[in-house]
Amino acid sequence: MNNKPYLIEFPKIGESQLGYISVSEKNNLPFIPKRIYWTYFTPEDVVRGNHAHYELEQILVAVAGKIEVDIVLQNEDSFHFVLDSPNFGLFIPKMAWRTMKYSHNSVQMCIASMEYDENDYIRNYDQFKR
Ligand code: T46
Repeated sequence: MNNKPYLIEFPKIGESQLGYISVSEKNNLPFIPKRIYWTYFTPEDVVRGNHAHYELEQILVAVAGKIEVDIVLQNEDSFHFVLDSPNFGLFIPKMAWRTMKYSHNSVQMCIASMEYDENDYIRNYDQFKR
């Protein structure tokens, strides 16, 4: 399961009159997080990503707005996900080429399995395919 991207549904606690809370605990995550970062105010004509990771695994959550994520694996399987519910996360496995487009109001939270390491990035698509 963990070599393909997939959606994780997190608990959504609450009701419409009160609002909601979603919780991520270690027993509903595929790895123990080492880092969390978030991106926001991305202009709508910008495509982010365009890279893969040798070892990093991630979960992307659109805590606000909408994010469109395209993923290609080394065997050329491709996936398209639309994240627009704060109680869903997208698991991205290692060795997955990704691009992301954002609605201007979107806030993307990334839960990451490793600390930041520029040497873990593959930024050239031909190199990724090899
Ligand atoms: C990914 C997608 C979903 C840091 O200094 N520390 C960090 O932890 C991160 C994530 C980034 N940076 C610096 C490196 C660059 O100078 O922030 C700048 C922007 O990073 P990048 O161009 O890689 O941003 P994205 O949005 O294309 O990719 C990021 C993550 O880097 C990447 O792992 O999968 O979000």
